[in-house]
This record gives sequence, structure tokens and C-alpha cells, in this order.
Amino acid sequence: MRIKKILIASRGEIALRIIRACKELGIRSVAIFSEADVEGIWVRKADEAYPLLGDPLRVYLDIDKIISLAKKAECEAIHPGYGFLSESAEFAKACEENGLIFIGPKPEHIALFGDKIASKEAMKSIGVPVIEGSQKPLRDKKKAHRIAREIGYPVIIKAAFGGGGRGMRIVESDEEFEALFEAAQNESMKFFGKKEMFVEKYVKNPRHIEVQIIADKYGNVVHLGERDCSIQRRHQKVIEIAPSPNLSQEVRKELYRIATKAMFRLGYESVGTIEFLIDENDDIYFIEMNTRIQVEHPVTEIISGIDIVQRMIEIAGGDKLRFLQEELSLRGYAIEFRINAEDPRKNFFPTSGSVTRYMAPGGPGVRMDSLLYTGYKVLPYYDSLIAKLIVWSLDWEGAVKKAKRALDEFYIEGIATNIPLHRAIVEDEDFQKAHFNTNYLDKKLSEFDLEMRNSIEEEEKKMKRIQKVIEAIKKNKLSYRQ
Ligand code: MV4
Repeated sequence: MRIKKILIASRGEIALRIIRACKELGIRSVAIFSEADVEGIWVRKADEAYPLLGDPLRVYLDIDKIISLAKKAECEAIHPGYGFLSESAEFAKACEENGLIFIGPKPEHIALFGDKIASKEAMKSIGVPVIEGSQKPLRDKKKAHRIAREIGYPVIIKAAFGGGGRGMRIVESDEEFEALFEAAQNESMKFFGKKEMFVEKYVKNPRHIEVQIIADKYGNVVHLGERDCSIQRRHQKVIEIAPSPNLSQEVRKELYRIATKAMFRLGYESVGTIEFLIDENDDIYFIEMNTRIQVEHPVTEIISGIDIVQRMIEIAGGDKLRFLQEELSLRGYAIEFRINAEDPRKNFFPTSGSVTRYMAPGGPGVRMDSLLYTGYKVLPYYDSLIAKLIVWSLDWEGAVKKAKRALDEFYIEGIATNIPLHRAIVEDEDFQKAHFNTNYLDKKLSEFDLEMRNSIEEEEKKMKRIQKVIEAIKKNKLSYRQ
């Protein structure tokens, strides 16, 4: 391994996750942080940390500053985490040009999969099933309208350089098309600065399934199974599960075959996630590919026993994959609960402020990837994800029971979180039976009780009662002596 020191161009729980991987590999870690982030846990846990002065969000996007810092700190490589510069082909290229290893795929592959139309065409040309739709970027609403009619309603309008559900509109009827196209295009301009759109047939009630791939520089491509990411709210994933608890073995095998073959054919390297929609007839459609480590990677790590972040670093350093597909086995079920600083009683509006008391769940089959500690101030500038609770059990029912138990142990005081939502989901019968698709949360949300339950107050009452018993025993003892 050529890499001895890594700069982590990210923040929060994923920065800490990468530091942990570095420590176990004997690699020195270098953190960066905005002025607002001085109290960040990753800043203390890294071997070195450097402040970046300026706007708290923009500093994590400053390619020139980050690269010059990496060189000054004598790093061989940069890990971009997720978000920020993780899917910037320009950043990956700038690393290369400055003699730094970008821990991720090649810039060409980042660029290809950043372009949703080009990546669809590339996948289609190598035999991957895609959803019927426009094959060229659409800028003009009249042209787009004609194509929508050809496809037939319902259609979905998407941003060609989009993501996260931004710049997306579902169109049910011909009359609504042009207004919704304009709205989607305006959103795309606002968030991505691009007006290129495309139109697809809308797939009803799909499951959102993604396959984790890991590939080295020598053509070895291995999959680590799939994740079910159907439980989302406003295109933000809330719960991810590995493997999918409601997928037939035939569909699963087909997904693995398609994903590994495609990545081999493209000469893809590093980790990647291929997203599919599975419709009600079990038909498979590629939708997009993520060329980064994902938030939900831990569920795959748990069922595969593979440390994806460590292997990603080794691959970037030129190592061959340590294992063959046949040597891998996937075991049990893992569920990840994204704990967000947001108030479920106020339409999930982001919350910020000090965590005054904090008790994390633990015990067998529980993993916590988190930036929290008692006294930490959740900041308003960044993503609301503050912790990920991951549970594992040999079977689905066991994983749900484990989740209930772990969520009951969880206690965060000072800020509102979405823990009540998670508690409601694990109590829901449809979830317990693994009956869900991408519409699950929208349908269920209104019937969930999302009040905060204060378990610590109950526990403290219990403790006070015990103290009283002790006092009573002491008094009794005294009376015995008399
Ligand atoms: C779709 C779709 C149905 N039909 N495309 C959402 C995020 C982006 N990665 C792709 N997404 C979807 N694309 C076609 N042709 C359904 C989704 C989708 C979704 C749509 C509306 C509400 C919630 C959703 C959750 C997951 C996926």
C-alpha cells in the first residue's frame, strides 16, 4: 500500500468513519474543518486537523484550498466521503493533476454517471434494462411535451444533472405537462445550474433497490449484495435494509449479474452503487449509479463482514481485491436508521442546538456511526444527519425486535430528532411483514404517533425509588442494632 497519509475532505459522521478505517490500516489521517466545526468529533479524532476559514459550507467545496492543504500536510491521497466534492469529476481530476490519489473512481466515470442521460444510454448499450424515455437532453418544453405524449402518461420529468429528487415532477395528464416541466426545469437551474431535462415512463409503486459494487484496478469486480432503500421521505432515505427482505431469489441473482457485468464492461474501479427500480411485476430498471461511498454502506458491511471503506482505500492505493465473489457470503439482516436532527411534530423541520444529555444504544448486534457526544452543538449549516443506528440479526423478525430494543435505549436531550418516527415504523405491521415500496412513508405518516417519549425520566424515577429503598434498609439496620 502506497498510502501513508490521507486528507479527509468531509465532515461529520463519515469523516469519523474514514478516520477509523485509517487507524485500523495504520494510515495517518488529516481532518479539515470550518470555523463553525471546531467542536466536531472528527477534528479531535484525526491525527492532524486544519481549519478552513470562510463560509461554513463553501469551505468544504474549495478545491484549490483543499488540494494545497493536502500537499502541505504531505498526504498521498484524499478521501472525499459523501456529499461535498465526492462526485465532482473536476475535483478527482485536480487531485490527479497534483499528484494526489483521489480515493474513488476515475474522473471519466464520475462524469459519466453524473450525467443521467449519458449513463442511461451507456448502460442500455451494454444490455442493462432502462426505463423507456427521451434519449437526448431536453431544454424546450414543447419538444419535451411531444415526447411525453409518445411515451404515454404517467411520465416523470427528471433533471439530467440532478439528484436527490430535485428537479423531478410526476405528470399524470397531458394538460399539466408544460407547467410541471417548467417547475422541474426551474428547480434544476436553481440547484444544479443546468436546464437539461429528460422524460421517462413513470413506474408505479416501485421498490428502490441498489447493488453495492467493489472493483479494483485489475478488472476484479465483486458485488456485496443489495440494499432496499424504499423507505424514504421527500427523496431522503430514512431506513435502509440489507438484504432486501421482499425480493425473490431470481430477481436478486439477476440484479447481481447485471450490476457486476456492467461495471466490468465499463472498467469501473473503486466502490459504487447501482440503483434500480423494481416494479410490481418484478421487472428491473436501472435508474442511476452513485460513484461514492454511500451513507448506508454500514448495512452492507454488517452482512458481508467487509470493511468497505478500508478496501476502498487499498484499491485506490493500487492493491488487488483481497477476496473473490465465491469467498463471500452474506449473512442475516441489517437495518440502518438515519437519526436526523429534525422535529417530526413540525413537519420534520431541521433542529439545532446543544445535546445536553446523550445515551446511545449498545449491546449485541448494534452499531452506531455518529458525530454525537454530550455537549455537542448541532449546527444549522449542515445536513441534519447526526447518527446512524445499525442493527443486525440472523433473520428479519429478529432484526426488527433488535431495532425496537435499540431505539428504546436511545436517548437524546436538547434537540428534537426523528427517533419517534423510527419507533413508529418498527411498530408498524406492514414494516414488520416487509410489505413496503417507495410510497410506504407517504401513506403511513399521517397515522403515526410522533410524540417524543422521555424514557430517561422513567429511568430516573426508578433510580430515585431504589435510593429510597436503600435509605429504608439503612434505617432498618440501625433499628436492628438498637
Ligand atoms: C422514478 C420513479 C418512477 N418512475 N423514475 C427518485 C429519486 C431518483 N433517484 C429516482 N427516483 C424515482 N425515479 C421513474 N421512471 C420513482 C422514483 C422514486 C420516487 C418517486 C416519487 C416519490 C418517491 C420516490 C422514492 C423513490 C424513488
